[in-house]
Amino acid sequence: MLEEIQKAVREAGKIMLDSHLTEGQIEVKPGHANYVTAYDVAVQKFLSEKLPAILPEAAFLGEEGDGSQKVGKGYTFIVDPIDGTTNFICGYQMSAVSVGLALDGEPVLGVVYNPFREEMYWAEKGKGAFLNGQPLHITDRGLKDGVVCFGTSPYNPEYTDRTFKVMREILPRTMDLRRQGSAALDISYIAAGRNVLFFECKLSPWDYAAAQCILAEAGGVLCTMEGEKTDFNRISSILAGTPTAVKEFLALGL
Ligand code: 2AM
Ligand code: CA
Repeated sequence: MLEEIQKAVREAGKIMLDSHLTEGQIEVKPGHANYVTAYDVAVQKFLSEKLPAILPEAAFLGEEGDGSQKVGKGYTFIVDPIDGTTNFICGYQMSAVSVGLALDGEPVLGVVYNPFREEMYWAEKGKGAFLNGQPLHITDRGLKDGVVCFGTSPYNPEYTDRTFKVMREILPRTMDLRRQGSAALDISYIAAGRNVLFFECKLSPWDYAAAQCILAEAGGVLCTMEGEKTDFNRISSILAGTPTAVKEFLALGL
């Protein structure tokens, strides 16, 4: 099953690589600076046809749907066709196709693919995490020994002050901060040992479902910024990192 999902995700990435965005193909969704392109829609359509053919009993929750699908008993695909849409529109080449699979509400498989860098991260519960076939194992570094990534919840300006307050407190405790624009890649980068921590004040399940499985299999942890267990049926803040960096962040009580 994993191989078939990877093949579908690779083909979805090809749709991104072959894209030629014109102004008429970018639409504004509700909220501040919230865009969807014809390619977000095309990739979701492609995956909403391919994935159920691989696992017919699975439900399908995608960012570009009506959002009504709950993550319940049994299998659910949780899909962000393009995570990092602003990067995609602006040519930053830092966007990913993200396909997660939940069983009874818990992540059991994840594939995150940045076609621009030809980097595919994947994991299956209990079988380890990989980047392009190389096994991923986190070294448990603390905040001072690594880079911290964050998202700005750009669609919701009410989170801006909190985001900058946390950044202000965290910056002097780290090697440096990065704002990369794709939560799925930020979390996968922790699994790859590139970041030690990621936080964002508001995320949806499709932003982190796949990367959560990859991170867990590499030895990292994911919870809310208050240290609570996350729930795919609830929009919340997300904190992800090495065990030590997460513990250090939570001890600051931000
Ligand atoms: P997107 O590109 O699929 O929209 C940017 O801050 C990162 O967080 C991206 O992964 C983006 O996903 C996601 N994101 C930003 N604001 C969000 C919000 N208010 N709700 C859900 N996801 C958000
Ligand atoms: Ca998206």
